[in-house]
Amino acid sequence: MSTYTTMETLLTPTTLARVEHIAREAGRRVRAHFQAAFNVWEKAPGDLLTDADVAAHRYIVQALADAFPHVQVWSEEGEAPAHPERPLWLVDPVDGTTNFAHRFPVFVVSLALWWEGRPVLGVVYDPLRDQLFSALRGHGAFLNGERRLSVTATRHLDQALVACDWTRGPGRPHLLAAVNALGLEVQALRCLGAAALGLAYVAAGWLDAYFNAQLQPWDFAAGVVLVEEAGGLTSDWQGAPLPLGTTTVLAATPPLYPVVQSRLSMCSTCK
Ligand code: 2AM
Ligand code: CA
Repeated sequence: MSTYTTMETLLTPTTLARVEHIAREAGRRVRAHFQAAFNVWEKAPGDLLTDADVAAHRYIVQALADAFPHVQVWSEEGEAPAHPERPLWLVDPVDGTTNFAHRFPVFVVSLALWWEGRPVLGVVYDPLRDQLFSALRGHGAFLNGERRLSVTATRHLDQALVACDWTRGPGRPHLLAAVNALGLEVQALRCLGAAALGLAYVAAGWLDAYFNAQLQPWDFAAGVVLVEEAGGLTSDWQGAPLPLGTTTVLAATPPLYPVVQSRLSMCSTCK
């Protein structure tokens, strides 16, 4: 199906620039909805959808199909791909929809390319702060295409600013166990409400670790490339590579990773 016979033909700075442009354009649409009136629906109990999710989804899916006609697209608001083993764009049109619906001003657009079992390109755009985090595997991670990102050297929990996010559904007891396992010792704990942004902040060195009890691939794929290209480590809570499916997620600086991972490994999984 794909005319991109090797990863090298698609994984170029030109591709990254096109995806960055798509993320900025999508973010512009999301911001415009946020600054106006918008409708909110429930996809399922507690799982929200807004006009901004729908508008950004439609724009991104069409823009990626126009720019990369041979690569499948899997958006949170769309159908699962026919061939998940082939190259795949993973799209979260609005990561942080619950924040958006409450007018809490923290949400991002998240775009990633998943290839041969792992994410290889990631772009996370925060339209309210005009901060675009982007990474191409092997080429580093950047903020607004200029500042090279690097994780912190933090090694002790009592010096660590750590973030997690609240979970819907069956992951919640595991999240509470994880907060119990880490909360008394970390310097402070934050919940941003947008997983892709939490991961981007680990890449930027603004957080030392991030964990989540239950994420979908479009929530974590872009952030994982950012963290790894900024020198950090990622895995599920058991220390295994992240799959193309619902999973627990951990990202941390290399010195902090072992202690956080060993604590989370005792908090069960949520698959
Ligand atoms: P969303 O805004 O795209 O739904 C909030 O806890 C963060 O986790 C958001 O990034 C949210 O993405 C994501 N998330 C994904 N699956 C979730 C789930 N089952 N419960 C709660 N949050 C989930
Ligand atoms: Ca979403």
